Amino acid sequence: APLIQRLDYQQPAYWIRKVDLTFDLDPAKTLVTSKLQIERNRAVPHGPLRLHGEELNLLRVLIDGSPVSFRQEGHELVIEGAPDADFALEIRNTCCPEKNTALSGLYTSGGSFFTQCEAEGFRRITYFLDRPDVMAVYTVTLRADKARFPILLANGNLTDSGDLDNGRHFAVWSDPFPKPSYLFAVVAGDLVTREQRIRTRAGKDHLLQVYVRRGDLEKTEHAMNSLVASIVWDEARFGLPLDLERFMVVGVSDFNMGAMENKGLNIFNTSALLASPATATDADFNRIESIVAHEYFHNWTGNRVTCRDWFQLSLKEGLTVFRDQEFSMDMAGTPSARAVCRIQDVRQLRAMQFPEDSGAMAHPVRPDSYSEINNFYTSTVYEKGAEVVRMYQALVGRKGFEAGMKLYFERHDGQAVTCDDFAAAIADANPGSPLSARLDAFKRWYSQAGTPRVSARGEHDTAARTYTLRFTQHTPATPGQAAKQPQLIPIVMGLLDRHGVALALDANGATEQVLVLDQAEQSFVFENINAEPVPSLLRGFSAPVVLDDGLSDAALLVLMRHDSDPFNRWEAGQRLALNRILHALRAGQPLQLSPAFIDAMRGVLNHAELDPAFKELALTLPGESYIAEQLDVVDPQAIHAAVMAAQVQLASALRDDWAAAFEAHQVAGGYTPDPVSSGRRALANLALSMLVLDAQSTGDTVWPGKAYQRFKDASNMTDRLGALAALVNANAALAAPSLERFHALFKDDALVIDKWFQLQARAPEADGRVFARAKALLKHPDFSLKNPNRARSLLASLCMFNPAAFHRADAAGYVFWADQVLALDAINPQIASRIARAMDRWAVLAEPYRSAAREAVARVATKADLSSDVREIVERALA
Ligand code: HT7
Ligand code: ZN
Repeated sequence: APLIQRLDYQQPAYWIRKVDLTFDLDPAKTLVTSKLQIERNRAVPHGPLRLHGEELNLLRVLIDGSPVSFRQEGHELVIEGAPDADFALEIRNTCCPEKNTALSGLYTSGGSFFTQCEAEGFRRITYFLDRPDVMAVYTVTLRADKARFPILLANGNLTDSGDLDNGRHFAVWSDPFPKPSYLFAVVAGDLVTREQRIRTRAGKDHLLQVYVRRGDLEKTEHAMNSLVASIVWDEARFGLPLDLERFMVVGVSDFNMGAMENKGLNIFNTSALLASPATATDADFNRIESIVAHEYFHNWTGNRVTCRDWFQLSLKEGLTVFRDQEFSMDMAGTPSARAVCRIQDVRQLRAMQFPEDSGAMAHPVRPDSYSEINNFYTSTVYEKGAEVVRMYQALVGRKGFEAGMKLYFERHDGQAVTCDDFAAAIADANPGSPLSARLDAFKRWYSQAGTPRVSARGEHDTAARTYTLRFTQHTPATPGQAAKQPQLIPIVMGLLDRHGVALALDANGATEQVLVLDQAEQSFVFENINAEPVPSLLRGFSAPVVLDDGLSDAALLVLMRHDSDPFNRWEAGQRLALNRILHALRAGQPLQLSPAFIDAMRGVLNHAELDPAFKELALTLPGESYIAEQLDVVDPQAIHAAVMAAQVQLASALRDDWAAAFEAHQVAGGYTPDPVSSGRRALANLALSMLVLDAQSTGDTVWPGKAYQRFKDASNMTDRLGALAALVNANAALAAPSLERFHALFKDDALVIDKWFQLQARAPEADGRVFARAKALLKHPDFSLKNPNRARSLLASLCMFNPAAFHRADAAGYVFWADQVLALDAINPQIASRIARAMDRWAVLAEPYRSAAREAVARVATKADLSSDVREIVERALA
């Protein structure tokens, strides 16, 4: 596939202003009739009309009612003789939804029809200028068998419906908002709906609907509540109202991602929509709230103002992730619960985006080239993009950011724009801010890949009573980008004395400041500092960088105990653990936790005031992939051994404290997924897993027995899965009967069975047992490569989230990976290429893993008919 370059962008030769689509829906052969009002774009030289089309069967092409000559060139339909004046183009084609296993375009799932058009799926429905800068008004007529497909939905408002001959019926939908084709959607099937009305501030009434399969309706209450909360929040925080009379959300079990923000007709993976206390964990409830909010927020950031081209994807995705993160924090409420959200977001960024930024697929937030756009729905575009938006807010303040957003919508509502347009709006609304002064340096966040390394060293001058902080910044080379320029980096910071008391940083007595770095080297001097302070830098993780502050363990202990910034309190604990683990790995010695570290952890666990949710995060050791990030040469087995050793020591040293914490954090009463009770459940589950792990070493049977009892008696999935995980992760004798029982209990609930596969594939490896089990699960009657959730629950869990089970000295993990990627590629290239990314970082592996991993990647690359999705991933890996 050709490489598409950002700088090659050109406006289209034609605009499509109006679209009138008719679907005669049939799973085997759907007939699509498309009538387009087209206008030549006089801003560019006259050329042929080139429409995209894939996997279609073309029946006829008419211009202004008369047949016209055309040719098909690859995936394009080329019409040379299009009129200079406005004209009507009519196209008829068929497609085959039931054979569409790629789940892009129009497909069937569970006997119903669904569409997925982002990024380039509309061209698999009909021929079109399938690019986001072509915005049109759509009218859609759906015709289908009434008994099999009683519900017929498309974007916008229902304007007509009725019965037809032969048991068929029809519905006509009109969407008044011009939109790009990627926001088009159709759903047809036998679905049921939960409805709610909502009145917005302007006094307008709106209908909210959640459509799901029969039997799932009672699992939609949380999604509906989340949708209502999102609507209220967007109006309150950004003044952005719901602009549609009717807002629909639909669940589907076969879906490539979490959800899709089609205008007025969001389509959701059931995993991101359905929840009941018995089947979904606290984490699921949180994820649903944030994805429902994310898709709803796209209605303004993405739909009302969209992307000019796909290189600008972070314009909508980074901004919308930022908005959903802010929403989740506001919903969480207390400062401590907000900090828990922030820590979870940063942990995710470090686990996924940092490795991406230092691997074969490293790319800027605004990529410069791609061959398959589906490969660029990445954590760099999404999560790092959200951090970039967060930095705007850090640099101009919350009010300044809101003013910038207001200006952005005033300027660009109804347009398809670029990241430059967004930057200009925020800067123009905040003249005199450090952002406006150095917008050039800030915008390097969009153009430079790689995670900047910031180093900070402090020097106290006793005589002058000054404290000088010297910073350097440097961004490592990434593929195609050897040299980097300094970026604008906001460092939120404070200073503490040795006893943990916050020091005044200026004459006004402020104890927190934002330092703005924009040079390779820079110093800041603080006056009236009597003694060597402990710096607390990068509070709240104010920039997505790796910070080396050179702090001693003693200084980290001060921060961990006293910092007013909860993020940095957590960070200090993580750093202490990381230092121990890295020291052991570098020295090739067995890991030994220090008494000081264990005491500090005991202090956290038994702390009278800290929230349980915070304690759980602080007592969880850094993840194996984050540890790997700190090393030049990665031995996944050694990392796993060190983390397991640390866990066993922490389990044993705090045995009595864990037991007390487990008992003290039981949640009485009915289940609610609120931050307080979910925090208590999280800490109780961590304590239980530590106690069962410890029991494995001591031979004790009491705690495994208690875990089994809890697993059997649990009244909610968080407790049940927590107890099951404690047994499985410790490889307790009761793990096997528990897994069997869990499967029998939930065999009819696909989302729960996904958890069953995932838990087994992610279990800590010991003696190859986990890998062997995962391989055997491929043959389980419930396993299928065709369902993305199921494929991910086994393949991604093993290959991407279980390094010690995957990276084996005998290379069996890599053979498994190559076989599964190739098998999946023939079914669903998007999912195959996601799994293919497990090998992004093969080059940093220690031998013998490195050579074997490379060989496996090369084997996949030699396959002749690979999809463009997988080909791009393996070729970048080998480059
Ligand atoms: N904007 C949506 C992206 C998406 C997607 C992209 C490629 C292939 C399938 C997809 N499904 C959804 C989701 C979002 O960010 O909200
Ligand atoms: Zn999104």
